[in-house]
Amino acid sequence: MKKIISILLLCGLFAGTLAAQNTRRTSVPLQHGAHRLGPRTDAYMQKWREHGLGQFIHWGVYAIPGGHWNGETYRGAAEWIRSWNKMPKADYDQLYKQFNPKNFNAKQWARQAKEMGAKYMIITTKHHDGFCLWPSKYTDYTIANTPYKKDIIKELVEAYNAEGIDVTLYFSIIDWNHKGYRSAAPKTEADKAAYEEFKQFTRNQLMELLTNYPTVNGLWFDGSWDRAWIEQAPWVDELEGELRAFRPGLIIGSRFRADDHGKRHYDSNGDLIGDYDQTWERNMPETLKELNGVDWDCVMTIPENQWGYHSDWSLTYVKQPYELIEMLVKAVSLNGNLVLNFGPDGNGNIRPEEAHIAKEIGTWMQVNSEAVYGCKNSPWEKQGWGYYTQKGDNRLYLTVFNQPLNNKVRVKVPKCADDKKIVIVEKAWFLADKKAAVVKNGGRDKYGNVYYDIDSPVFKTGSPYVIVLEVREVDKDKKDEYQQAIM
Ligand code: H76
Repeated sequence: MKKIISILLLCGLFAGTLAAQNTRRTSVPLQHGAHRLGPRTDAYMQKWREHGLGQFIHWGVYAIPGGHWNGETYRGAAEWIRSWNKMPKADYDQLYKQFNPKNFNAKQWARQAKEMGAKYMIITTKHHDGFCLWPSKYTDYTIANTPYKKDIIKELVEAYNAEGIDVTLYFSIIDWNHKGYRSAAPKTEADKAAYEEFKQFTRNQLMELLTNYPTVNGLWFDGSWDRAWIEQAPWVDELEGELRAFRPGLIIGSRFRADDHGKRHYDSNGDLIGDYDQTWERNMPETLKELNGVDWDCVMTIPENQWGYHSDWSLTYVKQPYELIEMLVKAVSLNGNLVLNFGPDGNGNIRPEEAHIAKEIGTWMQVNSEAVYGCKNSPWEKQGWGYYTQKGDNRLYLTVFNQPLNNKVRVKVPKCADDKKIVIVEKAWFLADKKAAVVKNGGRDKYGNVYYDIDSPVFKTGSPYVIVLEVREVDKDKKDEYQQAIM
């Protein structure tokens, strides 16, 4: 038995993720843990996996104060201003009466997202304050009762879908506006009854959203960390089943429900709950190993920690387009999607800083998106110049972020499982101008690994560029036939 296990582990190069997941299972009996081991294989999830880049939008009545109240500045995340002692909650709860975004143009937002290269968009239907951007019939605290009146979610879903962009709905479990909402687990009978009402309300709103917007194929849950919610795990599991039955292919991350023992994201056996790991908020994994084979997205702010509109970005570090492009390529190189957040203002304008970033990313994507869409992790050993992404078995993209001082991009060739075979570079070119790249035999490093050096002048100062390699596994003794192009 032991021998079999160690053979299995040795062959683990490709089966690595499965083996790791299986060996991690400690078989705690669970009724509400992961309902599936390993990634989904259906077409919806396959499409999601190929998106690479998404757009997040945080929009609500918090965009009106934009991080300020009564001449004072709130330094926390603007969408949380209601929780600030200096802002009276009663004042906040009246803001919707002024919500009238006269410059809002869903088509313009969608066009901008498309030009940036986003393949899916996540919109806050309701954030923690409970304000609904759609005319929910289960509460009065909605867009229908603002001067604007029109259904913003409908406008956005239609406009984005028309640009070929999938829409996922963000939904906060926390709802500061609902009288039955509780954060702590309800103890008294009265609290329990109130919370039951809140549960029904939550269920009704979710079914309403899926009914109203039939093209929506994803739900992005947030604010699900309350003890009250965690304790409802069996009920939430049932609700998840109802939502999935209602909308075939629906994609729900790990942030919706807990397991039987209150464990979130990963159940008591270490298995992922839901379709993808939703723990990467303003944070990214460093290696494939720590991901254990799961799908994931990274939701990222442009400032440090502002999701909703905050008028004063001078209080925070603001990421550069270059950094965001690096995060995007890095995410794809680790089999994830990067979802970049935008916080439009109270009039429906996308702020100039965000528009600028969208444009810069879009300009880069226009030339280089081939290295992003439909790409995944490459087993080639990461080098200091940047990231490998890969399409199929034979095509590698090298996105160079750190230009080597000698203008040579070094690639180390992985060893083949079959030692009569060798990996060769058949073709190499620069993605930007399609010009062939010169690949030189570098020799062997001190561990005996073969490497090549690719002559690589900088294309455009400050802009990451892509080298494409077509590689192939060939018999060692036929290597020369294939490698005429290599000096
Ligand atoms: C905390 C928190 C919330 N989760 C992020 C995705 C934002 O919505 C933020 O307000």
